[in-house]
Amino acid sequence: MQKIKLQVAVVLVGIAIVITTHHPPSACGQSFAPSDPLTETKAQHNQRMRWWREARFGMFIHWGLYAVPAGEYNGKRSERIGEWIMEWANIPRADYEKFTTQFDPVKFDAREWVRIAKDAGMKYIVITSKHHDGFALYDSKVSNYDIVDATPYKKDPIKALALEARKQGLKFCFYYSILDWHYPAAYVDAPGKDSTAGNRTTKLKPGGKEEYLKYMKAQLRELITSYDPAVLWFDGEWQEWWTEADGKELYKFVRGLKPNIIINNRVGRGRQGMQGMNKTDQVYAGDFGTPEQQIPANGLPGIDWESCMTMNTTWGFKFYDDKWKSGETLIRNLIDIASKGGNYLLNVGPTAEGLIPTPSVERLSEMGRWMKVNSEAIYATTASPFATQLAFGRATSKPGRVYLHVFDWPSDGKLTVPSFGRDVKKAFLLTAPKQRLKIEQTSSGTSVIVPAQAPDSIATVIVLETN
Ligand code: FHN
Repeated sequence: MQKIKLQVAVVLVGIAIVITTHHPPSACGQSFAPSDPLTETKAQHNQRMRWWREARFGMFIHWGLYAVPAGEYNGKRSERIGEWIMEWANIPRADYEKFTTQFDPVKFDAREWVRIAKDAGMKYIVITSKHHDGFALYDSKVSNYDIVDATPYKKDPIKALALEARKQGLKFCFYYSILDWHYPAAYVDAPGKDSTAGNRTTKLKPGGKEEYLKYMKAQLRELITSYDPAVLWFDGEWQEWWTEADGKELYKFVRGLKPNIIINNRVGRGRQGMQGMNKTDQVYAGDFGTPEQQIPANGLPGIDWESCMTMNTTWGFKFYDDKWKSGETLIRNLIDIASKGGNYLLNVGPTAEGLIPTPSVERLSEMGRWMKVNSEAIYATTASPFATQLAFGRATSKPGRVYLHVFDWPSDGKLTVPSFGRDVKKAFLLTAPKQRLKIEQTSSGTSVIVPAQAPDSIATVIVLETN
Protein backbone atom coordinates (compact mmCIF):
# COMPACT_ATOMS: atom_id res chain seq x y z
CA MET A 1 0.00 0.00 0.00
CA GLN A 2 2.83 2.40 1.05
CA LYS A 3 4.65 1.52 -2.25
CA ILE A 4 1.54 2.41 -4.36
CA LYS A 5 1.10 5.72 -2.50
CA LEU A 6 4.76 6.51 -3.22
CA GLN A 7 4.36 5.70 -6.93
CA VAL A 8 1.25 7.94 -7.18
CA ALA A 9 3.14 10.79 -5.47
CA VAL A 10 6.03 10.45 -7.94
CA VAL A 11 3.62 10.61 -10.89
CA LEU A 12 1.87 13.72 -9.50
CA VAL A 13 5.15 15.54 -8.96
CA GLY A 14 6.12 14.61 -12.50
CA ILE A 15 2.95 16.21 -13.92
CA ALA A 16 3.47 19.37 -11.81
CA ILE A 17 6.99 19.79 -13.19
CA VAL A 18 5.72 19.38 -16.77
CA ILE A 19 2.93 21.94 -16.24
CA THR A 20 5.13 24.61 -14.71
CA THR A 21 7.99 24.25 -17.20
CA HIS A 22 5.89 23.93 -20.30
CA HIS A 23 3.06 26.34 -19.61
CA PRO A 24 4.36 29.78 -18.54
CA PRO A 25 2.03 31.87 -16.44
CA SER A 26 -0.24 33.86 -18.73
CA ALA A 27 -0.64 37.59 -18.28
CA CYS A 28 -2.51 37.18 -15.11
CA GLY A 29 -0.35 34.59 -13.33
CA GLN A 30 -2.11 31.42 -14.48
CA SER A 31 -1.11 28.66 -16.90
CA PHE A 32 -3.17 26.49 -19.23
CA ALA A 33 -4.21 22.89 -18.61
CA PRO A 34 -1.80 20.28 -20.07
CA SER A 35 -4.49 18.97 -22.46
CA ASP A 36 -4.39 22.32 -24.24
CA PRO A 37 -3.27 21.74 -27.87
CA LEU A 38 -1.80 25.17 -27.83
CA THR A 39 0.67 24.37 -25.09
CA GLU A 40 3.82 26.29 -25.58
CA THR A 41 7.09 26.37 -23.74
CA LYS A 42 8.09 29.48 -21.81
CA ALA A 43 10.53 30.32 -24.60
CA GLN A 44 7.81 29.93 -27.24
CA HIS A 45 5.44 32.05 -25.16
CA ASN A 46 8.05 34.78 -24.76
CA GLN A 47 8.79 34.64 -28.48
CA ARG A 48 5.11 35.04 -29.30
CA MET A 49 4.72 37.98 -26.88
CA ARG A 50 8.05 39.65 -27.74
CA TRP A 51 7.00 42.21 -30.38
CA TRP A 52 4.03 43.22 -28.23
CA ARG A 53 6.08 43.62 -25.07
CA GLU A 54 8.69 45.75 -26.90
CA ALA A 55 6.04 47.87 -28.66
CA ARG A 56 4.67 49.50 -25.50
CA PHE A 57 2.41 51.96 -27.42
CA GLY A 58 -0.55 51.36 -29.72
CA MET A 59 -3.56 53.09 -31.29
CA PHE A 60 -7.10 51.98 -30.41
CA ILE A 61 -9.72 52.94 -33.03
CA HIS A 62 -13.43 52.94 -32.18
CA TRP A 63 -15.20 53.54 -35.48
CA GLY A 64 -18.63 52.51 -36.67
CA LEU A 65 -22.27 53.50 -37.23
CA TYR A 66 -22.37 55.30 -33.88
CA ALA A 67 -20.19 57.99 -35.50
CA VAL A 68 -23.28 59.03 -37.52
CA PRO A 69 -25.44 60.24 -34.58
CA ALA A 70 -22.11 61.23 -32.91
CA GLY A 71 -23.64 61.36 -29.44
CA GLU A 72 -27.05 62.92 -30.26
CA TYR A 73 -30.37 61.18 -31.03
CA ASN A 74 -33.63 63.07 -31.51
CA GLY A 75 -31.92 66.05 -29.87
CA LYS A 76 -31.00 63.91 -26.85
CA ARG A 77 -27.34 64.03 -25.73
CA SER A 78 -25.57 62.22 -22.89
CA GLU A 79 -22.43 62.19 -20.77
CA ARG A 80 -22.26 58.49 -21.63
CA ILE A 81 -19.82 57.05 -24.17
CA GLY A 82 -20.84 57.62 -27.80
CA GLU A 83 -20.59 54.03 -29.04
CA TRP A 84 -23.32 53.08 -26.53
CA ILE A 85 -25.95 55.44 -28.05
CA MET A 86 -28.11 52.46 -29.10
CA GLU A 87 -28.27 51.66 -25.37
CA TRP A 88 -28.60 55.02 -23.62
CA ALA A 89 -30.97 56.44 -26.27
CA ASN A 90 -32.93 53.16 -26.24
CA ILE A 91 -32.80 52.92 -30.05
CA PRO A 92 -34.62 49.85 -31.45
CA ARG A 93 -32.56 47.73 -33.84
CA ALA A 94 -34.66 48.68 -36.90
CA ASP A 95 -34.16 52.40 -36.24
CA TYR A 96 -30.45 52.05 -35.52
CA GLU A 97 -29.97 50.18 -38.80
CA LYS A 98 -31.04 53.35 -40.62
CA PHE A 99 -27.70 54.93 -39.75
CA THR A 100 -26.17 52.65 -42.42
CA THR A 101 -27.62 54.88 -45.13
CA GLN A 102 -25.67 57.85 -43.70
CA PHE A 103 -22.35 56.08 -43.12
CA ASP A 104 -20.24 57.13 -46.12
CA PRO A 105 -16.65 57.93 -44.99
CA VAL A 106 -15.47 59.54 -48.22
CA LYS A 107 -12.63 61.33 -46.39
CA PHE A 108 -11.21 58.09 -44.99
CA ASP A 109 -7.50 57.88 -45.86
CA ALA A 110 -5.77 54.72 -44.62
CA ARG A 111 -2.29 56.14 -45.32
CA GLU A 112 -3.04 59.27 -43.28
CA TRP A 113 -4.44 57.28 -40.33
CA VAL A 114 -1.41 55.01 -40.20
CA ARG A 115 0.94 57.99 -40.62
CA ILE A 116 -0.70 59.71 -37.63
CA ALA A 117 -0.22 56.58 -35.50
CA LYS A 118 3.33 55.98 -36.69
CA ASP A 119 4.44 59.58 -36.22
CA ALA A 120 3.07 59.46 -32.68
CA GLY A 121 5.43 56.56 -32.00
CA MET A 122 2.73 53.89 -31.99
CA LYS A 123 3.75 50.37 -33.06
CA TYR A 124 0.35 48.71 -33.52
CA ILE A 125 -3.27 49.54 -34.35
CA VAL A 126 -6.36 47.84 -32.84
CA ILE A 127 -9.57 48.71 -34.73
CA THR A 128 -13.17 47.74 -33.99
CA SER A 129 -14.07 45.07 -36.58
CA LYS A 130 -17.45 44.79 -34.79
CA HIS A 131 -18.56 46.64 -31.69
CA HIS A 132 -21.59 45.94 -29.46
CA ASP A 133 -24.00 47.28 -32.13
CA GLY A 134 -23.09 44.27 -34.27
CA PHE A 135 -22.19 46.29 -37.37
CA ALA A 136 -19.20 44.82 -39.25
CA LEU A 137 -16.73 47.50 -40.33
CA TYR A 138 -15.26 45.05 -42.84
CA ASP A 139 -16.61 43.02 -45.76
CA SER A 140 -18.23 40.14 -43.88
CA LYS A 141 -19.41 37.15 -45.91
CA VAL A 142 -21.60 35.89 -43.05
CA SER A 143 -23.54 39.13 -42.49
CA ASN A 144 -25.09 41.82 -44.70
CA TYR A 145 -24.97 44.22 -41.78
CA ASP A 146 -21.57 45.45 -42.89
CA ILE A 147 -19.96 48.45 -44.55
CA VAL A 148 -19.85 46.90 -48.04
CA ASP A 149 -23.42 45.53 -48.22
CA ALA A 150 -25.32 48.02 -46.07
CA THR A 151 -23.79 51.47 -46.67
CA PRO A 152 -23.38 53.80 -49.66
CA TYR A 153 -19.61 53.54 -49.12
CA LYS A 154 -19.56 49.96 -50.48
CA LYS A 155 -15.79 49.63 -49.91
CA ASP A 156 -13.78 47.81 -47.23
CA PRO A 157 -11.71 50.36 -45.21
CA ILE A 158 -10.29 47.56 -43.09
CA LYS A 159 -8.62 45.98 -46.12
CA ALA A 160 -6.98 49.33 -46.94
CA LEU A 161 -5.94 49.94 -43.33
CA ALA A 162 -4.42 46.45 -42.95
CA LEU A 163 -2.37 46.87 -46.12
CA GLU A 164 -1.22 50.37 -45.18
CA ALA A 165 -0.27 49.33 -41.66
CA ARG A 166 1.93 46.58 -43.08
CA LYS A 167 3.43 48.98 -45.60
CA GLN A 168 4.38 51.43 -42.85
CA GLY A 169 5.62 48.68 -40.49
CA LEU A 170 2.85 48.73 -37.87
CA LYS A 171 1.12 45.61 -36.52
CA PHE A 172 -2.55 45.40 -37.49
CA CYS A 173 -5.01 44.08 -34.89
CA PHE A 174 -8.74 43.66 -34.30
CA TYR A 175 -11.20 44.48 -31.55
CA TYR A 176 -14.20 42.12 -31.61
CA SER A 177 -17.27 42.35 -29.35
CA ILE A 178 -18.80 39.15 -27.93
CA LEU A 179 -21.87 41.24 -26.98
CA ASP A 180 -23.93 41.78 -30.15
CA TRP A 181 -27.10 43.92 -29.95
CA HIS A 182 -27.95 43.19 -33.58
CA TYR A 183 -27.84 39.40 -33.55
CA PRO A 184 -31.41 38.14 -34.19
CA ALA A 185 -31.42 35.65 -31.29
CA ALA A 186 -30.33 38.35 -28.86
CA TYR A 187 -32.95 40.33 -26.96
CA VAL A 188 -33.15 42.74 -24.04
CA ASP A 189 -35.25 42.02 -21.00
CA ALA A 190 -34.96 45.21 -18.96
CA PRO A 191 -37.62 47.63 -17.66
CA GLY A 192 -38.24 50.58 -20.01
CA LYS A 193 -35.98 49.16 -22.69
CA ASP A 194 -37.04 48.14 -26.19
CA SER A 195 -36.28 44.43 -26.49
CA THR A 196 -34.15 45.12 -29.59
CA ALA A 197 -32.33 48.20 -28.27
CA GLY A 198 -28.82 48.14 -26.82
CA ASN A 199 -28.29 47.05 -23.23
CA ARG A 200 -25.41 46.12 -20.93
CA THR A 201 -26.61 42.54 -21.00
CA THR A 202 -28.65 40.66 -23.52
CA LYS A 203 -30.34 37.28 -23.40
CA LEU A 204 -30.36 34.69 -26.16
CA LYS A 205 -33.49 32.90 -27.35
CA PRO A 206 -33.52 29.08 -26.92
CA GLY A 207 -30.84 27.58 -29.19
CA GLY A 208 -29.56 31.10 -29.85
CA LYS A 209 -26.22 30.58 -28.12
CA GLU A 210 -25.10 27.67 -30.29
CA GLU A 211 -26.20 29.62 -33.33
CA TYR A 212 -24.34 32.72 -32.20
CA LEU A 213 -21.17 30.78 -31.40
CA LYS A 214 -21.19 29.44 -34.96
CA TYR A 215 -21.76 32.95 -36.31
CA MET A 216 -18.99 34.42 -34.17
CA LYS A 217 -16.54 31.73 -35.23
CA ALA A 218 -17.41 32.28 -38.87
CA GLN A 219 -16.71 35.99 -38.48
CA LEU A 220 -13.46 35.37 -36.57
CA ARG A 221 -12.34 32.89 -39.21
CA GLU A 222 -12.89 35.42 -42.01
CA LEU A 223 -11.22 38.19 -39.98
CA ILE A 224 -8.14 36.06 -39.33
CA THR A 225 -7.84 34.46 -42.76
CA SER A 226 -8.61 37.65 -44.73
CA TYR A 227 -6.73 40.26 -42.69
CA ASP A 228 -4.14 38.26 -40.64
CA PRO A 229 -4.38 40.33 -37.41
CA ALA A 230 -1.55 40.15 -34.85
CA VAL A 231 -3.87 40.62 -31.84
CA LEU A 232 -7.49 39.73 -31.16
CA TRP A 233 -8.88 42.19 -28.61
CA PHE A 234 -12.17 40.76 -27.32
CA ASP A 235 -14.71 42.74 -25.30
CA GLY A 236 -18.31 42.56 -24.12
CA GLU A 237 -17.65 39.23 -22.35
CA TRP A 238 -19.64 40.15 -19.22
CA GLN A 239 -22.81 38.44 -20.47
CA GLU A 240 -24.46 35.86 -18.19
CA TRP A 241 -24.53 33.44 -21.11
CA TRP A 242 -20.76 33.73 -21.68
CA THR A 243 -18.63 31.40 -19.52
CA GLU A 244 -14.93 30.89 -18.85
CA ALA A 245 -15.23 27.55 -20.64
CA ASP A 246 -16.57 29.43 -23.69
CA GLY A 247 -13.61 31.77 -23.40
CA LYS A 248 -11.08 28.95 -23.29
CA GLU A 249 -12.76 27.26 -26.21
CA LEU A 250 -12.74 30.47 -28.26
CA TYR A 251 -9.11 31.09 -27.29
CA LYS A 252 -8.14 27.66 -28.63
CA PHE A 253 -10.24 28.21 -31.75
CA VAL A 254 -8.56 31.52 -32.57
CA ARG A 255 -5.02 30.33 -31.84
CA GLY A 256 -5.83 27.20 -33.79
CA LEU A 257 -6.39 29.46 -36.79
CA LYS A 258 -3.26 31.53 -36.13
CA PRO A 259 -0.92 30.05 -33.47
CA ASN A 260 1.21 33.15 -32.93
CA ILE A 261 -1.74 35.50 -32.51
CA ILE A 262 -2.03 37.30 -29.15
CA ILE A 263 -5.42 37.40 -27.36
CA ASN A 264 -6.49 39.65 -24.50
CA ASN A 265 -8.06 38.35 -21.28
CA ARG A 266 -11.53 39.57 -22.23
CA VAL A 267 -12.00 36.35 -24.23
CA GLY A 268 -12.77 34.68 -20.90
CA ARG A 269 -14.40 35.67 -17.64
CA GLY A 270 -11.29 36.28 -15.52
CA ARG A 271 -11.24 40.08 -15.70
CA GLN A 272 -11.95 41.97 -12.47
CA GLY A 273 -13.92 44.83 -14.01
CA MET A 274 -12.13 48.00 -15.14
CA GLN A 275 -9.09 47.11 -13.04
CA GLY A 276 -8.61 44.66 -15.86
CA MET A 277 -6.41 41.95 -14.36
CA ASN A 278 -7.65 38.37 -13.90
CA LYS A 279 -8.85 36.87 -10.66
CA THR A 280 -6.41 34.28 -9.31
CA ASP A 281 -8.77 31.52 -8.22
CA GLN A 282 -8.16 29.52 -11.39
CA VAL A 283 -6.43 29.49 -14.77
CA TYR A 284 -8.19 32.01 -17.03
CA ALA A 285 -7.92 32.40 -20.78
CA GLY A 286 -5.97 35.25 -22.27
CA ASP A 287 -2.42 36.49 -22.80
CA PHE A 288 -2.60 39.95 -21.22
CA GLY A 289 -4.61 41.97 -18.71
CA THR A 290 -6.65 44.99 -19.79
CA PRO A 291 -7.03 47.85 -17.30
CA GLU A 292 -9.45 50.40 -18.75
CA GLN A 293 -9.33 54.16 -18.24
CA GLN A 294 -6.89 53.58 -15.38
CA ILE A 295 -3.22 52.85 -14.68
CA PRO A 296 -2.30 50.30 -11.99
CA ALA A 297 -1.03 52.05 -8.87
CA ASN A 298 2.06 49.88 -8.66
CA GLY A 299 4.26 48.14 -11.18
CA LEU A 300 3.32 44.66 -12.38
CA PRO A 301 6.77 43.48 -13.48
CA GLY A 302 6.74 40.18 -15.40
CA ILE A 303 2.99 40.35 -16.06
CA ASP A 304 1.70 41.31 -19.48
CA TRP A 305 -0.88 44.07 -19.31
CA GLU A 306 -2.10 46.96 -21.41
CA SER A 307 -4.00 50.01 -20.26
CA CYS A 308 -6.57 51.29 -22.77
CA MET A 309 -7.68 54.90 -22.51
CA THR A 310 -9.66 57.63 -24.25
CA MET A 311 -8.15 61.02 -25.16
CA ASN A 312 -11.41 62.73 -24.13
CA THR A 313 -14.28 60.87 -22.36
CA THR A 314 -15.66 58.73 -25.18
CA TRP A 315 -14.35 55.89 -27.37
CA GLY A 316 -16.71 56.46 -30.29
CA PHE A 317 -16.93 59.98 -31.80
CA LYS A 318 -19.17 62.52 -30.02
CA PHE A 319 -19.07 65.96 -31.64
CA TYR A 320 -19.56 67.81 -28.38
CA ASP A 321 -17.08 65.94 -26.17
CA ASP A 322 -14.22 68.42 -25.75
CA LYS A 323 -12.85 67.11 -22.45
CA TRP A 324 -9.47 66.42 -24.03
CA LYS A 325 -6.52 65.33 -21.91
CA SER A 326 -3.43 67.47 -22.43
CA GLY A 327 -0.42 66.29 -24.41
CA GLU A 328 1.56 66.44 -21.15
CA THR A 329 -0.89 64.12 -19.40
CA LEU A 330 -0.82 61.64 -22.28
CA ILE A 331 2.99 61.62 -22.51
CA ARG A 332 3.32 61.16 -18.75
CA ASN A 333 0.69 58.38 -18.84
CA LEU A 334 2.79 56.54 -21.44
CA ILE A 335 5.89 56.91 -19.27
CA ASP A 336 4.01 55.91 -16.11
CA ILE A 337 2.61 52.79 -17.80
CA ALA A 338 6.00 51.78 -19.26
CA SER A 339 7.63 52.33 -15.84
CA LYS A 340 5.17 49.74 -14.48
CA GLY A 341 5.87 47.23 -17.25
CA GLY A 342 2.72 47.81 -19.30
CA ASN A 343 1.52 48.89 -22.75
CA TYR A 344 -0.55 51.98 -23.57
CA LEU A 345 -3.44 51.58 -26.03
CA LEU A 346 -4.59 55.12 -26.71
CA ASN A 347 -7.91 55.65 -28.46
CA VAL A 348 -9.17 57.77 -31.34
CA GLY A 349 -12.83 57.99 -32.40
CA PRO A 350 -13.04 59.02 -36.07
CA THR A 351 -16.00 60.88 -37.56
CA ALA A 352 -18.54 59.31 -39.91
CA GLU A 353 -16.76 61.12 -42.75
CA GLY A 354 -13.59 59.20 -41.91
CA LEU A 355 -11.50 61.88 -40.18
CA ILE A 356 -9.59 61.52 -36.92
CA PRO A 357 -10.63 64.55 -34.82
CA THR A 358 -8.11 67.42 -34.96
CA PRO A 359 -7.61 67.58 -31.15
CA SER A 360 -6.55 63.90 -31.28
CA VAL A 361 -4.18 64.51 -34.20
CA GLU A 362 -2.60 67.50 -32.44
CA ARG A 363 -2.01 65.55 -29.20
CA LEU A 364 -0.64 62.53 -31.06
CA SER A 365 1.85 64.68 -32.95
CA GLU A 366 2.91 66.26 -29.63
CA MET A 367 3.49 62.74 -28.27
CA GLY A 368 5.39 61.98 -31.47
CA ARG A 369 7.74 64.93 -30.94
CA TRP A 370 8.60 63.58 -27.49
CA MET A 371 8.96 60.02 -28.73
CA LYS A 372 11.19 61.13 -31.60
CA VAL A 373 13.78 62.18 -28.99
CA ASN A 374 13.07 59.73 -26.16
CA SER A 375 11.66 56.48 -27.61
CA GLU A 376 14.79 54.56 -26.57
CA ALA A 377 13.56 55.03 -22.99
CA ILE A 378 10.18 53.45 -23.82
CA TYR A 379 10.47 50.73 -26.47
CA ALA A 380 11.70 47.31 -25.28
CA THR A 381 12.18 48.59 -21.73
CA THR A 382 11.08 46.81 -18.55
CA ALA A 383 9.59 48.14 -15.33
CA SER A 384 11.35 50.49 -12.93
CA PRO A 385 14.05 48.83 -10.76
CA PHE A 386 13.27 51.13 -7.85
CA ALA A 387 11.45 49.70 -4.85
CA THR A 388 9.20 52.72 -4.54
CA GLN A 389 7.83 55.41 -6.85
CA LEU A 390 10.38 58.15 -7.56
CA ALA A 391 9.42 61.56 -6.17
CA PHE A 392 10.63 63.41 -9.26
CA GLY A 393 9.14 61.13 -11.94
CA ARG A 394 9.42 57.58 -13.25
CA ALA A 395 12.05 55.09 -14.45
CA THR A 396 12.31 52.43 -17.11
CA SER A 397 15.06 49.90 -17.51
CA LYS A 398 17.23 47.96 -19.93
CA PRO A 399 20.29 45.77 -19.32
CA GLY A 400 23.08 48.17 -18.26
CA ARG A 401 20.87 51.25 -18.40
CA VAL A 402 18.19 52.93 -16.32
CA TYR A 403 16.18 55.79 -17.82
CA LEU A 404 15.05 58.46 -15.35
CA HIS A 405 12.03 60.36 -16.65
CA VAL A 406 12.14 63.63 -14.72
CA PHE A 407 8.77 65.38 -14.38
CA ASP A 408 9.75 67.71 -11.50
CA TRP A 409 13.18 69.25 -12.16
CA PRO A 410 15.23 69.88 -8.98
CA SER A 411 15.42 73.62 -8.28
CA ASP A 412 18.82 73.10 -6.59
CA GLY A 413 20.24 71.37 -9.68
CA LYS A 414 20.78 68.11 -7.72
CA LEU A 415 18.68 65.06 -8.54
CA THR A 416 18.59 62.59 -5.66
CA VAL A 417 18.34 59.02 -6.93
CA PRO A 418 17.74 56.26 -4.34
CA SER A 419 19.83 53.10 -4.58
CA PHE A 420 18.35 50.25 -6.61
CA GLY A 421 20.85 47.43 -6.41
CA ARG A 422 23.00 48.40 -9.38
CA ASP A 423 26.08 50.66 -9.39
CA VAL A 424 25.79 53.87 -11.36
CA LYS A 425 28.85 54.25 -13.62
CA LYS A 426 27.89 57.43 -15.42
CA ALA A 427 24.95 59.71 -16.17
CA PHE A 428 23.98 61.89 -19.11
CA LEU A 429 20.98 63.46 -20.77
CA LEU A 430 19.53 61.12 -23.43
CA THR A 431 19.70 64.09 -25.78
CA ALA A 432 23.41 64.79 -25.00
CA PRO A 433 25.18 61.43 -24.58
CA LYS A 434 28.65 62.95 -24.87
CA GLN A 435 28.16 65.45 -22.01
CA ARG A 436 28.53 63.47 -18.82
CA LEU A 437 26.63 64.73 -15.79
CA LYS A 438 28.55 64.87 -12.51
CA ILE A 439 27.44 62.13 -10.09
CA GLU A 440 28.06 61.80 -6.35
CA GLN A 441 27.61 58.46 -4.61
CA THR A 442 25.78 58.94 -1.28
CA SER A 443 24.86 56.51 1.51
CA SER A 444 21.29 56.30 0.20
CA GLY A 445 22.04 56.31 -3.51
CA THR A 446 23.36 58.71 -6.10
CA SER A 447 23.09 62.46 -6.67
CA VAL A 448 23.16 63.65 -10.27
CA ILE A 449 24.16 67.26 -10.87
CA VAL A 450 21.82 68.55 -13.57
CA PRO A 451 21.54 71.77 -15.62
CA ALA A 452 19.58 74.62 -14.05
CA GLN A 453 16.76 74.41 -16.60
CA ALA A 454 14.86 71.26 -17.53
CA PRO A 455 15.49 70.62 -21.25
CA ASP A 456 11.92 69.26 -21.47
CA SER A 457 9.33 70.43 -18.91
CA ILE A 458 7.04 67.49 -19.65
CA ALA A 459 9.69 64.82 -19.07
CA THR A 460 13.46 65.01 -19.42
CA VAL A 461 15.22 61.65 -19.73
CA ILE A 462 18.50 61.11 -17.88
CA VAL A 463 20.40 57.91 -18.63
CA LEU A 464 22.21 56.08 -15.83
CA GLU A 465 24.77 53.59 -17.10
CA THR A 466 25.04 50.78 -14.57
CA ASN A 467 26.87 47.51 -14.10
O1 FHN B 1 -18.33 48.75 -23.63
C1 FHN B 1 -17.03 48.87 -24.11
C2 FHN B 1 -16.75 50.29 -24.53
O2 FHN B 1 -17.66 50.66 -25.50
C3 FHN B 1 -15.34 50.34 -25.08
O3 FHN B 1 -15.21 49.52 -26.20
C4 FHN B 1 -14.36 49.89 -24.01
C5 FHN B 1 -12.94 49.87 -24.57
O4 FHN B 1 -12.12 49.08 -23.83
N1 FHN B 1 -14.70 48.57 -23.53
C6 FHN B 1 -16.06 48.37 -23.05
C7 FHN B 1 -16.29 48.92 -21.69
O5 FHN B 1 -15.49 48.21 -20.80
